Amino acid sequence: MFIKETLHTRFMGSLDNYSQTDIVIVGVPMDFTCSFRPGTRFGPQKIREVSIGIEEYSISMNKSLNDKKYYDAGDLDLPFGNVDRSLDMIGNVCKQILKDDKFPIFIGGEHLISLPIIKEVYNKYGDDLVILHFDAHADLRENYIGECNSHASVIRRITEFLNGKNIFQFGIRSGTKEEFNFAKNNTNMYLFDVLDPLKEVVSQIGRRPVYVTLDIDVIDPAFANGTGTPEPGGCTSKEILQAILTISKLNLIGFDLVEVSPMYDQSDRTALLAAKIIREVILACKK
Ligand SMILES: [Mn+2]
Repeated sequence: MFIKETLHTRFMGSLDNYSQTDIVIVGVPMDFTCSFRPGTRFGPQKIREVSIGIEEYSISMNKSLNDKKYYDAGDLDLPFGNVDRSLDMIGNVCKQILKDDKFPIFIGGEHLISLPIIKEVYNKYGDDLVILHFDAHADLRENYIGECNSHASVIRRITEFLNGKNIFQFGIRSGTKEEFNFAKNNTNMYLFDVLDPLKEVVSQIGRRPVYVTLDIDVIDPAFANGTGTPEPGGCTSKEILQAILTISKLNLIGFDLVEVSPMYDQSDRTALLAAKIIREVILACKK
């Protein structure tokens, strides 16, 4: 299905057939708007590569990947440097997956990839949709050096079509004064912490459809240094895994994990954590 076949490795346990699966993993090797260190285009492939090093069974979920049907579609063949065309392609792929009633998991790449994905998710689920955003950064800039389509502006762009009252931001500890002022009136932002505010929010969401976008830099660089814009003062790897367990009760309808940059990732610890998070999300998926 629609993906380049130059891939060597797929996410562990991936089945071979798109049509017989309930969950679809897509790699998005895009890092064209990164504000600091580029390299996230290599994220998806590294995460797949290290995924074979972890178990298919999860103790916390008490489930195994063997019980799930998912397909790793490989990496999108993006026109490098062309942001608009790349975003269109990502959106089209997401649209197809949603139309086929499958659960999309996108692996970045930079955070801007979430914009066309969440647009398509919103088109399907409408105003009932809830967005959970885990990140060190607010991503609410009006623009970045004049560029509206930037990974530093992704959540701001999303508030232009989706009511910000349905967006919940966790772990945020970096941004401009303007971004925090904007958040006060337009989104639900929880500074520094992840797990405690998340538990409160989860109890209010009920059965509404929930899309989760997770920037790996929400986790402290001590645990996840392999990212383009690391930001000290984040949560632990244990906490983020507990967060995934906490949201597993919700009506999850899609997920993306972005900003893993293997070139800065000593001992692949960031990619490994990402693989483990993705495993837990696959297991949390009701399909
Ligand atoms: Mn970030």
